[in-house]
Amino acid sequence: MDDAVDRENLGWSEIFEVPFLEAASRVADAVAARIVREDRGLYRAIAGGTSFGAEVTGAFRNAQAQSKEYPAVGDWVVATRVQNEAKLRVHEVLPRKTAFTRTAAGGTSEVQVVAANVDSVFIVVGLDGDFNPRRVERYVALAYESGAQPVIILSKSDLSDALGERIGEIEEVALGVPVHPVSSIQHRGIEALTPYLRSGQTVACLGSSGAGKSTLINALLGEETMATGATREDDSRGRHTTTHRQLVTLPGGGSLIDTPGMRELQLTGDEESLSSAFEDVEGFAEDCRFRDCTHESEPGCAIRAAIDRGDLESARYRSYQKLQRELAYIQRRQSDSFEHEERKRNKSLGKLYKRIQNEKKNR
Ligand SMILES: Nc1nc2c(ncn2[C@@H]2O[C@H](COP(=O)(O)OP(=O)(O)OP(=O)(O)O)[C@@H](O)[C@H]2O)c(=O)[nH]1
Ligand SMILES: [Mg+2]
Ligand SMILES: [Zn+2]
Repeated sequence: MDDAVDRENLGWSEIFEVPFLEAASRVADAVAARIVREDRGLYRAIAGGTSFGAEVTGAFRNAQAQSKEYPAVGDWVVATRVQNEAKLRVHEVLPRKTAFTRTAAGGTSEVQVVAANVDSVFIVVGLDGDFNPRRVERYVALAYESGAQPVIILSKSDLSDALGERIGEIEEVALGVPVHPVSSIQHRGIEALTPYLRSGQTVACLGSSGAGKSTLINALLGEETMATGATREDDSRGRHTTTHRQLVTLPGGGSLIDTPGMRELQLTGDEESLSSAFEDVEGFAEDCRFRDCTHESEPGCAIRAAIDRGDLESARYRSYQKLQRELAYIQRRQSDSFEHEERKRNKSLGKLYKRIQNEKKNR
């Protein structure tokens, strides 16, 4: 297989071409590589079909302050080979077409990139004690924020005797998002996921510890590549078996990113994505008599009317309010307007990418 075909299977697309050529004019003997593993600042990357250890250059380290500017799993980077060693030096990260980010734990506004350049996000939810529609709601909002397509995977379907009900509950909080029940252990429902994993496509698996992300990836790979671990008997919580992010490629060409279960999940400050995740709530709000209705006690409030009629679940409305407060708080912290500009730039690149994809499809 030639290098170009290899690269496309691994998710390379036209949108990286120009930024790469630009960078290559500054860096002698530059190669494009994709980051496939990250473990506390140590990387693995694939270039030309070969896997290398990788680290950022000293210049990179000196110039970059924020963690989200460092390479993340799924990133395409501009690298050079270290002579006589199976090692790469990473000079630059190419602009991301999508990025699933979260605000790092610990009260800072530091944004972490969990997975970059993903086409779809598998939100993995176990049909055991892990099942929680409110958490799914939050993941969906974050997925929209990333620019990737959210897909909900209800794992451990073999453990549920009310599958239809559970699917209904999820569909209510994730309007229009595809929901797929699977049993990775009994190998059921797995084939329905292959369309997301066509050659060149990248899927990131996210969800809480013990949800079954690694087991699902093994089922899709057809081999036990990822370590998996039993959940606690009493509350179905996992033991944080996966400790680093890693991208693996399927024989058919798609890529899958495994991630450690997340304890904390915060929005990173994008209003639009919250609106996409709560179209129903915002739809009702449009009918409030007052534009600036707080939905507390104003007359003619369509939100309260919808709740009274039973058209809007009050728990869903409360979680919308909670996410909005969080968003307002985060936006206040993000005084750094540069960050904002960069997000916008990444977004418009993402849109351009989608347009190219659509044009390709329609050809
Ligand atoms: N019954 C059943 N158990 C499953 C299924 N998928 C996963 N499990 C079990 O759930 C437990 C946790 O699975 P993992 O794949 O390790 O979970 P994870 O999401 O990768 O967890 P972390 O790596 O800790 O984030 C293991 O004991 C799996 O065997 C399934 O489809 N059915
Ligand atoms: Mg795991
Ligand atoms: Zn109102």
